Amino acid sequence: MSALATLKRHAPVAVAALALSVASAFAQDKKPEHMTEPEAKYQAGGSPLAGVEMHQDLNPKAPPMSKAEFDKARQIYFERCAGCHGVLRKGATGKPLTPDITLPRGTEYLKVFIKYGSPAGMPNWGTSGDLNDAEVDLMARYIQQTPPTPPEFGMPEMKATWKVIVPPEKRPKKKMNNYNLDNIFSTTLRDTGEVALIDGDTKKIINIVKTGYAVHISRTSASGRYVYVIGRDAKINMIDLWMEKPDNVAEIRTGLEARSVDTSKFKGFEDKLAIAGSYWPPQFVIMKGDTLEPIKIVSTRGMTVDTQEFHPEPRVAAIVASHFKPEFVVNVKETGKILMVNYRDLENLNITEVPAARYLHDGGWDASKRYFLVAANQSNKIAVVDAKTSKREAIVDVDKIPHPGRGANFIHPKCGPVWATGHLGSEKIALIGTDPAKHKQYAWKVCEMLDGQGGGNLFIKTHPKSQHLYVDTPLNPDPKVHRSVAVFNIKDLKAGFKVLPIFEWAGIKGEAAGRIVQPEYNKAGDEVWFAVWSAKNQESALVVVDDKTLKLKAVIKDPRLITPTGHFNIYNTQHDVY
Ligand code: DHE
Repeated sequence: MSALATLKRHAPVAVAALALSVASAFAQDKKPEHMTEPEAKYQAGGSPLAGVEMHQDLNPKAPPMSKAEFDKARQIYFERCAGCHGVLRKGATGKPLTPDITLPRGTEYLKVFIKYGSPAGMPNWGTSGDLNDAEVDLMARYIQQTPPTPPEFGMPEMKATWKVIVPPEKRPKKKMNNYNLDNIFSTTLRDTGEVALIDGDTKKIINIVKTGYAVHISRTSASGRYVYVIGRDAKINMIDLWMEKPDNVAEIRTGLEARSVDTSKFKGFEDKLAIAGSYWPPQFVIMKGDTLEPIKIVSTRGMTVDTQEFHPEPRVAAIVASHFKPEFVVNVKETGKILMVNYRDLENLNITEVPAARYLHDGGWDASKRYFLVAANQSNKIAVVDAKTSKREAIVDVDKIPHPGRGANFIHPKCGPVWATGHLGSEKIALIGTDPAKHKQYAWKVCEMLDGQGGGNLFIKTHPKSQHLYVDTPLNPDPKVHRSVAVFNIKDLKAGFKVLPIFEWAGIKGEAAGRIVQPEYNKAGDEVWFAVWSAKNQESALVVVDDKTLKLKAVIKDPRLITPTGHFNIYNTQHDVY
């Protein structure tokens, strides 16, 4: 029995202390300096790369592993670890785990680290029960092997997956249904790989449309006719809302793993182009807006914004379409750069590289739609880019791990127009001044910091016609907090927040996680929808709140509404209203 194993049997406290010292010894002096448990678990969401065959490179210095062991460990790595440590294990929001670092530590040392976690945010995979001792041992050996590389995904691979289900000339020439298209909601059904199109007026499901694996977001074309949905497996589905029963008209895979999609919105280019960013391979692709035919692929591999070191897998995070120029704003996570991609001439593509900060994640426009604000979440900063000049406007320090979704815009009594973000790592809600013309002294500064219910916030929302600001907390460990939302009166922020018991209102029977996710307004701005997100085998629901009275208005339940998370109102998404 090894010395460490003997110690573990006889002195658990000493082992815990050793685990801590191993963890801190193992920690590199690179970012991130600290990550909360919910953040670590959130980022450790499964990667579709788990199912991709990869070459096992035998390194004589690494502990031996059979092919079956290697494949099992690789699968666990992509399901649980790659989100933080990177596909190539070179480090992302988590530390690098390359053999030059792991081999000198050795198997026993790494086992302690994996089993007990670290104060820097590494989850305690063993003691939490997620991995058993044999799996911990397997993973300790796996991370000493040469990291396998998933395949690239260029034009031939994309073309091979590209399908035009209904060609543009066979599509309806006018709207063939009686739905109020502006008020349809596209709701992510995360674990079934589908979206539910729901009529916002009648609250009835119009269609359940098959999409990619663990579908992530929906975006609307400039005209409002098409919905583009992207799955974590980088599959894009294009839905035509003019059909009698809206359904898929085209699809493509643009990589092996992805999160973002958008379409051209500048005058003269409406509905002409679509763009998707990938996590793997690290790249974005511009496609024809009506068929998804891929036209131009651009790699994002390159140097980091601060230390100017090469990063082999800078993932593409949020993408938005500028209203000021024919440009897409492409946010690259690991390099911390914002790429202003001008699509006027795709042949001679012009990209302006705007320096921001690591690690860019999600963001949205200010109310004028001139400034795009994006969270550099592990730097605790919000970067601001000016879509008119295509230059960096500011970098604003906020609290721990900002996570705005697209943020929320309203008029603050003192600072004028502000954009708000909540935080994953704290209960703070930062209100940032966004009007350098008329409220210069408050522009790009935190005008006020509100206290919400707690950390674990993901999305925040208001509407130009509303006087409320809703803040969810689905990743807060306390069920009382993750099953409810906080709502502020923006005319009386000092009064603090009220708590709406959304889960209770849903009337769900039986065991259910019931995390409340993503406030989303209807077109009129007088009701707000929330997803009650439970596990695949539990009941979920959508709860609709009357925005004026803050009372329950409707509960939408259906056996087909499995794991609803994000939901996107067509009009508000089309016009970037938030
Ligand atoms: Fe998301 C947006 C990435 C986990 C629900 N998510 C985004 C965006 C990115 C991203 C880059 C911005 C897209 C854009 O605007 O173009 N999300 C990631 C991850 O990497 C992460 C942390 C882990 C993972 O493995 O995917 C992750 N996201 C989640 C979830 O667990 C959520 C809560 C539930 C789910 O459906 O998986 C979730 N993400 C969302 C939603 C949006 C989103 C609802 C859109 C917000 C908006 O208002 O636009």
